[in-house]
Amino acid sequence: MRKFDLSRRRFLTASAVGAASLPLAGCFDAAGTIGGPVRDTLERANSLTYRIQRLLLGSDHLAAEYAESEIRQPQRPNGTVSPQDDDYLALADSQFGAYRLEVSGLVERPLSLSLDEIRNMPARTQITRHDCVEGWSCIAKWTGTPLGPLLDQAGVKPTARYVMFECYDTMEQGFAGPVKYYESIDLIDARHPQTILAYGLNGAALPVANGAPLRVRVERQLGYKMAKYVRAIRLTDTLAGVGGGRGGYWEDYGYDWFGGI
Ligand SMILES: Nc1nc2c(c(=O)[nH]1)N[C@H]1C(S)=C(S)[C@@H](COP(=O)(O)O)O[C@H]1N2
Ligand SMILES: [Mo]
Repeated sequence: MRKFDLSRRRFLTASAVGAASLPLAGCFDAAGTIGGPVRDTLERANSLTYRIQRLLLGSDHLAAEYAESEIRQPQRPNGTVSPQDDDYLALADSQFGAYRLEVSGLVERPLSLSLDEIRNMPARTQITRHDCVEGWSCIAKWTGTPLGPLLDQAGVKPTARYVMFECYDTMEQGFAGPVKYYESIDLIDARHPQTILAYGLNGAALPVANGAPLRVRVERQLGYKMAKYVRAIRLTDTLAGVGGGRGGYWEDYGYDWFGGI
């Protein structure tokens, strides 16, 4: 349904690859370099990055973690920073007391978890660097529950391949109604020890601007992979059938599905 503008797709992909190869430190703005290689080459390079990361680094390779002293600024909010969706606003009004994370799809036992239940699950805190495709990065301390054990609680069926994250925030009005942010990762990244559902940031509750009450951290990939305002998790065997079928809101506009860094 969605219209594709080829030059925009090229631009987005080119800047994704450009940002991934920049040496990023601290939090800064960089003018992205646009143009250059054609999309085919970029897509080949992306799938090569994916295969090389999986092959050379193994599925458990950890992203770098940092010291408290390396946190130099608040996590810079990006993308949606204040969802205006009615269901979200109602939850925010109650300090997310009525929030439930739905886990469904290809699982043995669908789950509906309150924030308290999630906070009582095993917790992990990690200080990591967030790299946005736009060319800035931030080091911040994230606290949350590892996604792998939570998926085990639901019992992932053998046919499942992807973990889809459905979010509250509306990005645009589409022909069939509001288009909400969504993202997906494979089960290797879902079970990676640093992949968490975060409810804490820099020692405090996760602020609305950064995705309250719950956002994903997928530390070996770019910022757009880390869905904020997560409403539901759905296990699937395909990326088709959701949005434009490319596995994420920005992927539907041309970003690479694998945003490895
Ligand atoms: N639901 C939702 N998740 C999102 C976005 C968004 O607009 N909506 N933006 C993405 C992008 S591009 C980035 S860089 C990070 C920003 O996270 P931050 O606001 O905590 O810095 O969230 C990602 N996840
Ligand atoms: Mo981003």
